Amino acid sequence: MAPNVTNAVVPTGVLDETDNEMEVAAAIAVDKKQEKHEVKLVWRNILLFAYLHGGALYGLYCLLFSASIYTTLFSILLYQLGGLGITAGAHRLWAHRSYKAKAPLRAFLVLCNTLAFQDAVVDWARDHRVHHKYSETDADPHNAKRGFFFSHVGWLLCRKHPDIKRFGKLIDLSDLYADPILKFQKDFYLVLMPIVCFVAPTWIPMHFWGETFVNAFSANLLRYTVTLNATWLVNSAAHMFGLKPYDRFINPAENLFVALFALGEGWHNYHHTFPWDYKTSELGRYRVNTTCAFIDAMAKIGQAYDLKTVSQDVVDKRAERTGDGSHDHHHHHHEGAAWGWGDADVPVEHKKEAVIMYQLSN
Ligand code: ST9
Ligand code: ZN
Ligand code: ZN
Repeated sequence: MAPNVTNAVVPTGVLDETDNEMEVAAAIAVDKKQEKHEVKLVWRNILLFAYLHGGALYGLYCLLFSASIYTTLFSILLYQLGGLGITAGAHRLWAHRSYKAKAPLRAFLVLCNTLAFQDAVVDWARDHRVHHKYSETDADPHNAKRGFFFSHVGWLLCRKHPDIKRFGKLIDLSDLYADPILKFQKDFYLVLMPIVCFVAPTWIPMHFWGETFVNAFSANLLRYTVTLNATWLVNSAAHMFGLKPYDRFINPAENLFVALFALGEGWHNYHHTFPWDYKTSELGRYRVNTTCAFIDAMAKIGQAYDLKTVSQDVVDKRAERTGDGSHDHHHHHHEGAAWGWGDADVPVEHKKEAVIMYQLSN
């Protein structure tokens, strides 16, 4: 008997295509009265992130006023590579298993992932699976109901809520622990990460085009900080601002601004509705989604395979049933409106014209 059940934590989202509403309905009741959660700040993290953001501002100053143009270009390249290590690697490949990758691609992605320093993939993916399954509850590591700051970075500045650990244990992670490349990354993380994320990115500009230490080091701090904030925006902004064409009952939304910075990870209403789709959006590479273009290219050369997606019919029906009405049925059948740049208010008949123009020009 549990007379004190006040705040039951139940699965509030789906994790893969085998999850269904029945399971969500099977509530797991927890007596929350026994542990009143108190926020315990982690001062080490607060100081490190403060230093990092200060260093990043100085890096911006260096890039603008004293660094070589090659250092700027190199920083942009590393931002893209580290970003792919998160989006194509930790997120779409490992956390969601939305496609499969051959060993060379997995090795490349784990290297890129280490460059992004967001902790070992196994730990990242564990938190992320809990985030999907228990979205916006205390068991969600970056519960967006606790506000913009908490879901953006605050969650990394304090101890985890006990529900995260308790409910995280219910999630199957055996596939992650069975992957030898991920085990290697986890086992040697404290050696690999400093070399890949800090030493090499500082040394390369100094060695190859004579950059100063201070410029190279600070530019790299900026590169790392921008990648972090782009990632965090998916948890904060994309859980708050934007349309909900697929499921109006959840917080994650379609956010172009976030998609631009996060290599295509801003289409978050779609992603939380169909998390197993490797595109993490309906339109894939045709609408601000560098990561999808990358996975498609890898599939072309045989490095990525078994790409999972969702049929147009299922998407349309779901949008009809639970969407907020903003789903554009005329949009996705052609690539003319591919980039979606502000053509939302173009009348349908003009869009048809755009399709014809597009076909002619190809
Ligand atoms: C960073 C991560 O920034 C960012 C991730 C964002 C995710 C975004 C997702 C959005 C979608 C994808 C978009 C990508 C876009 C990319 C764009 C790129 C251009 N289940 O954690 P601990 C247990 S990292 C089950 O220490 P504390 C477990 O037993 C930045 N169990 O908890 C564990 O032990 P072990 C750099 C769990 O002490 C034990 O608890 N890194 C779970 O409360 C202790 O775990 C940092 O700054 C679970 N989910 O500390 C470090 N979790 O691990 C930040 C825990 O041995 N982190 N357990 O099994 C920390 O310092 C600490 O984790 C803490 C909490 C202070 C935050
Ligand atoms: Zn999310
Ligand atoms: Zn996800």
